[in-house]
Amino acid sequence: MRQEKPGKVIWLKETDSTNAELKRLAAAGAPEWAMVVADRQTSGRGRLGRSWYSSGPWGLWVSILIRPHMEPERAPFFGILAAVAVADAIKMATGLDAKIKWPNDVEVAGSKVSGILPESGIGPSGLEWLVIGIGINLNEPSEPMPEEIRDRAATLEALCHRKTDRSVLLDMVLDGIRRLYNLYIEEGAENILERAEDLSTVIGKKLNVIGQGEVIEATALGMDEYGALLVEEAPGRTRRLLSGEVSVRRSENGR
Ligand code: BTX
Repeated sequence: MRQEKPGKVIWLKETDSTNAELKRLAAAGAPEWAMVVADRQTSGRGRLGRSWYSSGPWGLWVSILIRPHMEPERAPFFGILAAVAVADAIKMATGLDAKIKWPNDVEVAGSKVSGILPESGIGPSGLEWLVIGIGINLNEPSEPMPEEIRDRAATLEALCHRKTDRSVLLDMVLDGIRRLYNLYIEEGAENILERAEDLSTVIGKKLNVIGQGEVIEATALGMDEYGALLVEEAPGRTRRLLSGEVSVRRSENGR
């Protein structure tokens, strides 16, 4: 069903993880477009059990609840949809050339400025809720970022030399997600995938695909409506990647 009304935003000073908080509310019946924003997360989560550094209000740490009526297998597509909305919002707010690295990192000039973590709840009727967690590094934190992420992570402020207001960016991201979600309901995934492919740092590139204990070389061909990355491992031999890590091979990105 087409959604028009804005949801309720819960602003917290501190929480373990806005995703964890909103998942609890989702399971208790919170309505679509409920949102949790926190000034700081004590256990911000990334994908595959990783953590997300979010020590203060210098960034936007938000989770958004949607309840799409569809197969659970389509949940990862919403990470891609959110990444398009985040890249567009960053461009609009700062003029920076934000790109998407599959599955749903948003990068500017090769540095990660945002990460997205979709998490779903499945019940007897299929997908019951989907929490889209979004972290965007807006302004420079008062303490430097931890050593282990410093060379790959960046804030928008470091890149555009201007501060970005959290509420302004939240409104832009939310508008984008609602617009793309309505587009998806009305017309399907095609236009959104096309946009995601245009913004992608990996499509058409030779990649290292890091799987279970092995690294495979493959060329990224596109994405599908389940959020999978389609890669060609050898001429005529394609494969769908549903999760995991890819990196552009050195010879391709000139580094
Ligand atoms: P990811 O697994 O792709 O990214 C996590 C990895 O990125 C870490 O292992 C680290 O190397 C690096 N990293 C950690 N913190 C940052 C940062 N602030 N900026 C850039 N790189 C970083 C991406 O996972 C998904 C992240 C979602 C975060 C949001 S915040 C609101 C919501 N709540 C929550 O707990 N998670 C989401």
